Amino acid sequence: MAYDERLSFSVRKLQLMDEAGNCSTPPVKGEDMRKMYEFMVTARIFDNNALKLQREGRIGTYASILGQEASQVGSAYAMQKEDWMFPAFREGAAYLARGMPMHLMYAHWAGDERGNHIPPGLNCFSVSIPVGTQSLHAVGFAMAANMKNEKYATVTYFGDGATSEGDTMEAMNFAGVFKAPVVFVCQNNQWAISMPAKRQTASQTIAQKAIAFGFEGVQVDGNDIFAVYRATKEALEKARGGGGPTLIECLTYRMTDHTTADDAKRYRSDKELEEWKKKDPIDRLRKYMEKKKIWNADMEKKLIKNATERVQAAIKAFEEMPEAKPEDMFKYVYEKPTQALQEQMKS
Ligand SMILES: Cc1ncc(C[n+]2csc(CCOP(=O)(O)OP(=O)(O)O)c2C)c(N)n1
Ligand SMILES: [Mg+2]
Repeated sequence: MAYDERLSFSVRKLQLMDEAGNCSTPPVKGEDMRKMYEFMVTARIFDNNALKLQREGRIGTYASILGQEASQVGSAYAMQKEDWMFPAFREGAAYLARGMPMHLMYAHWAGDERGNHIPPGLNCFSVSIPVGTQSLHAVGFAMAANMKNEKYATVTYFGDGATSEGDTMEAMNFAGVFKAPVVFVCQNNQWAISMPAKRQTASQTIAQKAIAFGFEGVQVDGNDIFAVYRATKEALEKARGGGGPTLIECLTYRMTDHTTADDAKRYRSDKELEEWKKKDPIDRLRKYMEKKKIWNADMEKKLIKNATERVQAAIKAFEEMPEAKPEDMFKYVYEKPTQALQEQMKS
């Protein structure tokens, strides 16, 4: 039996900045780098306050971003304004980098439909709670770009757990066959609630799943914002240029509970968490910038003060919104509400 050499495949791995913040080939310069850092820090402050609001009963269940800031900001920052983002439910930092007002994000987590009304021009879809469905939307939207001869690409976010959903695999199959300009960003944060990535799939990487669908899969250090940015930028350029889809697996870690309704201590060790804390994506970029003398303690203090004030203003704006209308929750499921929905609304 002979092997066909054309049928041997490989997965590219990408890390540009090590855990100590050393990097010889940063893909962005001063101003962009500072902005990326600011988005990550602001996202963390937003996140921390969301957890507090939930504990005080001022919002509902919340899914934290903690630890995944580089995967999200690095990829969202690589997008152009005309590209479209299709998030799952943990993409607060990606939303922020796309310009989403924070008070609307808090409104979403308070169960207020107005939080899903994305301001026109931001080119973002709303949060997708059903695991995996957003990738189908992203591929359809990307196929439309080809049909209409428009030059945007789409980015869809999902987790390691979502790769076990048929929807995600179907989306990738369509994307490959139709050469859709879409970038699949899988944040492999090692856990799907209490299910570890090792039990999610027997594949050595998630990136390699792309090969079966006829396109490239790249595995990046998801806590290295430079690597995430470069991989996404290249994938988007390829997509817009007619080269079809890419799957980017960002290796990262969910540094807290799945949501505020979960207790991760029941199924994973403190030791594992401590190991990942050493890889914190925000610390890593700060160390790099400090070494290059483009960041210092004074700038850090000012940024934290400013971001905290903006988050507090967003909380105020969210809490001062006129009372939400409960019937809103029925309005946006279908273009025309079904009879069953109409009956539920009446009762
Ligand atoms: C279709 C569907 N099945 C189950 C759930 C319940 N659920 C919510 S999040 C989640 C795990 C998702 O894991 P992953 O895709 O890795 O994303 P992460 O939460 O780690 O960001 C599950 C099973 C759901 N929301 N939708
Ligand atoms: Mg996960």
